[in-house]
Amino acid sequence: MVVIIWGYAIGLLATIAACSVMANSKHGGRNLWWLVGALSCALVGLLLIVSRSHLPLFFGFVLANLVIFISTALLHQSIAAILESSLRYIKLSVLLALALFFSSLYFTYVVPNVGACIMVRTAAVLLQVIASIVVLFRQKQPALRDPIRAVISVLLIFSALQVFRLAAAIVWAPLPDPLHPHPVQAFFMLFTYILALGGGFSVIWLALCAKRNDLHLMATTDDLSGLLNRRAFLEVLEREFQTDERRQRQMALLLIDLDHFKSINDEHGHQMGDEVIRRVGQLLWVNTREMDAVARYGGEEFVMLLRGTGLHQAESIAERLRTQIEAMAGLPEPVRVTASIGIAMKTPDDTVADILKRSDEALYVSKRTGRNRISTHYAYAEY
Ligand code: GH3
Ligand code: MG
Ligand code: MG
Repeated sequence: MVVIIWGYAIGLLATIAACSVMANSKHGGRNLWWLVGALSCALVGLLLIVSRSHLPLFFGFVLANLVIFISTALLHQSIAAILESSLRYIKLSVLLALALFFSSLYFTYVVPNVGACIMVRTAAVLLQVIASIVVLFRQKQPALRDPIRAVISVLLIFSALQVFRLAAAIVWAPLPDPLHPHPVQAFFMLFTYILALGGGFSVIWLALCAKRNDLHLMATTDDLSGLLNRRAFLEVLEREFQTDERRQRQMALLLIDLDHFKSINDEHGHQMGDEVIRRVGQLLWVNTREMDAVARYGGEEFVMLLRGTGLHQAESIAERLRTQIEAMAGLPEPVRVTASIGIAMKTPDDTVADILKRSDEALYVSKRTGRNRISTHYAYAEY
């Protein structure tokens, strides 16, 4: 048992050290300090429990219980912070901590009962872990799916073990000395330690994935409009063109350029110009179907990929966008905003450069023939 406990303590220390380094580094995961706190509390709790026989009752039971619970409360804060969840459940944690503190005092001094002491701690820990599982289940970010599953799995097994432990504590009254435990208790302790370390590592993984996701978003999103940026859009388009099975699928590209944008800047100021770009971005986003992609292609130029869309449908979507931009309301000042749109259909053997060039040529026709209109590149319009 001593070996297991030391192994766990060293494992915790190593994880705390690794986690602190990561939390300090700007390349590490965000919000790892909560996890450092959680693991440190777990370590302190462990040390208090194993030195129970040399310590006053207050430290070995009341404080140990409280510190172990705080560890799970901090783990919850860590998970909620990493996932940017508003479900912090701080009141619940404080309430559980107070209930645990006073019941531990009661079962230590008033009606001494080690079994009851462990039971109330287990119950409090269980409730806190369930709160964390709720937060994890509500998160739907695809990029974080795997680490979230890992954390949920560890927490679920941990909870099941705690329930089992509660039941076992009722059947076999646990021995007060953790260094010479009942075999069943030893089994629980070993598994709990493994799960606690596994939980720590899976949360680190989650934090790193969340950080990577942040960086990816920053690299692929246009700040002003919130749409994809040019580079990310071109990647999407390249991928679309590379996949053989998609070669035969119909596809349209719309190039959308705001008309006389320079004069909006000149007459109403650059900030107003930015606001127009933001609004048009929003309008395009709202009009994007799930299978499509839309991006800010340049200054006041946007681009939209319409998958599985034929010529007539593409033209009617473009026309709808044009009229909606023209009718755009809610700007701080009355500004006339119109857009010219160029449409190109994908041909077999088309390249990304080809279709972009054709949509640009179509856009040029819209501009030349009076703006605030749509034009199609008819070279391959039958596709
Ligand atoms: P056209 O109808 O021919 O497209 O005329 P235009 O004025 O829209 O086109 P032009 O290319 O001459 O000017 C585009 C202007 O868009 C110039 C540039 O200052 C402005 N612009 C580009 N990016 C931004 C931006 O992020 N914010 C603001 N406010 N203006 C921008
Ligand atoms: Mg323009
Ligand atoms: Mg332009």
